[in-house]
Amino acid sequence: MNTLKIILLACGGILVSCANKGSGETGKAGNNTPQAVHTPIFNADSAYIYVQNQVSFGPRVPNTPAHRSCGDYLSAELQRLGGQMHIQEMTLTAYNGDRLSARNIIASFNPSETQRILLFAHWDSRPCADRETDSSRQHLPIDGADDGGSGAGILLEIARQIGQTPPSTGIDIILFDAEDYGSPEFEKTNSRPDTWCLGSQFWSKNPHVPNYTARFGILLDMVGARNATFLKEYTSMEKAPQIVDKVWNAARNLGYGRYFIDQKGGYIIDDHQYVISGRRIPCIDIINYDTNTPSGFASHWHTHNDNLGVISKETLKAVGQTVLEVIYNY
Ligand code: AHN
Ligand code: ZN
Repeated sequence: MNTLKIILLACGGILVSCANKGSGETGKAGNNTPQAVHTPIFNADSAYIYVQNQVSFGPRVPNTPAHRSCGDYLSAELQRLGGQMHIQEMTLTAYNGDRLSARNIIASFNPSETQRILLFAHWDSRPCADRETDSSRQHLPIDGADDGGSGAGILLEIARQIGQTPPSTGIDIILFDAEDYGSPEFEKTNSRPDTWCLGSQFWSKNPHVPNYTARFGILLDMVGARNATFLKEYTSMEKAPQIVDKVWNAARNLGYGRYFIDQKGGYIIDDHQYVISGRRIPCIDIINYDTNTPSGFASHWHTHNDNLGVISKETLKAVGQTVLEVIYNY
């Protein structure tokens, strides 16, 4: 066989594969071939503005005007983007007995579809900076640009894309409240795991739709910092290993393997635990680990350095595009 023939055969193969792809993906008007929906492009500038807008209200601590105004903003924006809204108002009891007025903000897209994917994050920010070294500043609330702002910001941009280009499955976005009101480290007596994730604990017992379920869920927590590294969180691996694989493979294929590391991470108390145990939905937590710090989280975690200065559009893009890829190819 001569070289020319090999080249011609190779070209033929390429032409055939292109033709097949074309006819399979673009059904002509009038036939019933389902249209394959291409994954939209996640806009990191838009996601960044969503983070910035949340931070601009001030710390989103339950029972404060900033928290109320930011909650109003998030629900109005999700509604504007085409979500069917369910606002779940709750009075929750904090670690110290305080009563917290809180809201879970829920946006459903394509609500009549029975096959659903759940995306969630918390939108409140921590009332104290208990990892701050300067003890005089430990009692002040934090901006929570990364811890709170980033997950909600990415989900708002995902909502904007879903509104423009509906995927084939239904999507529910839940912004949980009062995740970060857990007992502070300076209150030695009240350290209990169930003082965290108060909004998701409430929703898991009282879902917005009776018997609510979804194929799977993805939690975004601390997903905006420069050079973030996402390890495979312990409960996610125990309860939803196939979803971990799907997400980490999508990230690697998109070129985001330096953020989504193929390595096991520790066990983290977070909103996904309650969604898994209460609603039996397999869920994963995409969360930034830093194996070089004593806490296991980034150095800005629960300090006043968790402000807009740590947020990177590149990280927002890596997470947002990866999640879009998973939901549009499910
Ligand atoms: C603890 O491990 C105590 N908390 C992790 C959950 C969390 C706090 N996420 C954001 N802030
Ligand atoms: Zn936190």
